[in-house]
Order: sequence, then C-alpha cells, then structure tokens
Amino acid sequence: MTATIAAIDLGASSGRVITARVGEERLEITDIYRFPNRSVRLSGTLHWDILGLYHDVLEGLHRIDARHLDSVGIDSWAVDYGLLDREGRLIGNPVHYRDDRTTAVIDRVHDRVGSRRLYEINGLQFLPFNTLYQLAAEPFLGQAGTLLLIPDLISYWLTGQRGAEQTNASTTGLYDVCRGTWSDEIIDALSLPPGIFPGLRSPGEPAGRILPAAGAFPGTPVTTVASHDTASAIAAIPAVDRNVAYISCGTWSLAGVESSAPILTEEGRAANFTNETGVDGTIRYLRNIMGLWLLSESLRTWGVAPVELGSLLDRAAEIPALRSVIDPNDPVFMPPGDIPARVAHYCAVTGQPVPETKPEVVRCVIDSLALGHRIAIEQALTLSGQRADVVHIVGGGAQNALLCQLTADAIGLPVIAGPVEATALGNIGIQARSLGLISSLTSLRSLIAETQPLRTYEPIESSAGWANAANRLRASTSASA
Ligand code: LFR
Repeated sequence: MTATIAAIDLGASSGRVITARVGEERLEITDIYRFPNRSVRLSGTLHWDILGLYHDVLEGLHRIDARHLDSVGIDSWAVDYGLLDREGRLIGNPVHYRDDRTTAVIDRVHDRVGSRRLYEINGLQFLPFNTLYQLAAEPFLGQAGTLLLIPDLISYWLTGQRGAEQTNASTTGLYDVCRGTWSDEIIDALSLPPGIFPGLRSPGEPAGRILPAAGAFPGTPVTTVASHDTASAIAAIPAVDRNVAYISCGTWSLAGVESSAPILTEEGRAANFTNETGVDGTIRYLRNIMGLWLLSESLRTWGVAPVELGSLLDRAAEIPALRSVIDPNDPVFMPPGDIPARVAHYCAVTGQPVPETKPEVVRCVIDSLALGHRIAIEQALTLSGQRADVVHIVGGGAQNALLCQLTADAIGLPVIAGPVEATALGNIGIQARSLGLISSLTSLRSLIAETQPLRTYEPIESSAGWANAANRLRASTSASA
C-alpha cells in the first residue's frame, strides 16, 4: 500500500507545501509551493503576516495535482500564538518572537516563579520570547477565550477543531515536561486564565477534517504531527545504530542530543540547555544558536538575492579561518536590521580585525556558527553523559558546504549532512506512521537514511585552532557584555 501525504511546513523565513508518496521502502517528496514568510512592523510592534501565510497554505493545497490526499499535517516555528475570542474569532495579529515586548516583563515573571523552579517544571532554556513572557506582555488576554500556537491556529482554520499539540506546547514554558501536561502551578502563579489552554494532543492523533470553506481537498483528514518544526526535523534525522549528536540548522541552529528523559540539572540550567518534548516522549536536549538568520538578514541588508549566496560562500571559503569571531547569541543580533554593521561593531569592541567586505562578513558569521556548534555539542555531550561518533546536520544548513565542513573541523567528528527538508519529512513520517505505513520512529529514520540524499564531511583541519578560538570566543563574550 502507498499513500499520498501533504506537509505544510512554515519556517520563520519561508514556508512550503510538500507532498510525498510513501510506501514500504519508498518515500519520494515533491515540492509543490514555496513562499516567503515576512515580518511586518506595525505601530511599533513586529508581527507575522498570519493571513498572508494562511492564504499561501491554501494556495499550496490548490496546487497539489492529486485527486485524493490521505492526510495533511502542519508544523511551524515554536512559541508564537494567536488568541481567539469566545466566538472563535482571531483577536489582534500574532506578534513575532523577535519583537522586544517581553524585555519589560521578564523580571516580573521571575518574581512570581523563580528561574530555578521554572526549570524544574518546564525544563526550558531561557529565551526572552518564550510564550510565558509574551503572555505577560499581552494586552488582549482579558478578551481571549482560546490560545492557539501557530500550527494549531492554521489547523483550526482548516478544520474548525481546536487543540494544543504537545511538542510545541513544550516550548511555551507553561508545560510540565515530566508529567506531559500543562503546568497548573506556572499558569496559576502567572495569573493566566487556565481556560484558554486547549486540551493537548500528541503527534499521530487525528486533528479533524478539512472544511469545504478551505476550497481544496474537503473532508481530508488532518493529522497532528510533531508541530514544532524542530521536533519534526529531529524525528527525521537519518540516525540508525550509532551514537549521534545533531544540529537542526535553519533560521536557528538547534544543537544537542536526544534523551529518553528530561535532564533537569543545575549545570544544564546554567548552560541554558532545553528539554523540549519530541515524538514518543523523547526529549530534545539542546541549545539554540542564532543560526542562518545572521546570513539571511545580512543578505537582506545588502540587497543581495539568496541565489547569490553560493558565490559569496565560495569567496568566503578562500579567506583564512577564524580571523574574527562573534558570539552568535549576543542579543544584539536578535532584532531584524543591519547585521553586518553589528558584526563589525562587535569585532571592533572586542579588539578583533573588523570584517569589511561581504565575503569577510560571511566568513566571520560561518566561522562563528561552526564554533557555536562546537561549544553547544561539547556541552550537550558533557551534560547528558552521552557519546557521539557522528554529528547530523539537517535542514537548510545541510546545503551550506562551507558551514558543514567547518562544523566537522570545529567539532573534530564527521558530519552527515541532510536531509535538507528534514522538517517536512518528519511531518510526513508521523502521518505515514498513523496511516500504518511505518511502524516506529526507528523505522522512519532508517527509511530516511535509505531514501534521501546525504553527504558526509570528514574533519580536515585539526581542531586545535578551533579549541583556541572557542576560548577566545568565551573571553570576547565577557568583553562585549
Ligand atoms: C526553529 C524554532 C526553534 C525555536 C525558534 C523560535 O525554527 O522553532 O526551535 O526556538 O524557532 O520559535
């Protein structure tokens, strides 16, 4: 038996609708429609263009050239949400996690529940945009009947059914990672209206059927997938029978290991490691690194089209490694804007050569990301007590040969790059499993390893230079603080 499955995958920079034919030992994907995801600043607040995105989702479904779909699944970036009023209408427009509205409320949240207690319950790394901080700055809470995370919102518009998908709920800060439930303790302490949080559903559960109003594939089942894009991407790492670490590399780099249970140590909290829920109760023990955002935002600043990145990377590859490095996670790099100018300023104040040409900026960013990957993977292995023989890079970053090679050099381990569309493949894989076509997470990963193009990068340069650079970066982090 084979099935036709569609994945709607909304990333922070672009979205896509992909279909797949899945059967025993068969997994072929077809790109149907890609569209940009742009932020919109309005009255001083940075928003998502959520209706534009919904329009593109419908456009993507319209373009599928099939008579019948067996199932559709939706994933997106985490953390952000839409509020519905008691009649189910959207209140306001979802705010972008890069908006700075939480700066003023973080201390207030921590006064109510200390960071240690938060970590004991939610196991989440501190990111200023975690949903619990956004809700503390939310003006429309009083009118809200329901909070829906972005994929749940799109799913609601397609089907009329509401729910809160578990892997994404685990990124809100309001989720008890050991119990697998919303945390009443945190919700009470922050005086949030408990009724706005819908019942949880896990990857694989039915999520309703497409309404006729959507205008395409009415009646098609929507299946709950691992709706946090990172959870879907990690479900699709082509890892079988080896000790592995991974980097899901797109707008963000998410670098870490898989664990069978939360790791809630004080060392892990201090290193800002997160315990996000994955498929089948697995835990993604990882840290966020600012990722390809630094490159895409630099290209936007320069007015350089993404297709020209290849030639810039070729020129960057000629420049000697590690002339200057930035801490990619410095908060200065978070908001949209002139990243190259911020990189130059960072290098100047930390006493490093200032990158002047475009290839020099690109080289500095790629070196810094590779170094960030090294530091995070080293920490993940130490903190989890795991070993790794290989590092998987999945997502858009797997296409960036320079970044993959430098990551292998920096870590001193082989890097297996691919699949590029890991998130969509994870989304499709969970649907295929609930259709009975794949038996387990392990067989999904084997199927991906057997059917998708992968490339291995062996470390070339000795990792000694990278070890020194890692120390330099730690020193420059304190200097720039
Ligand atoms: C990656 C990702 C990360 C999350 C960040 C913000 O696309 O989902 O996992 O920390 O975006 O939502």
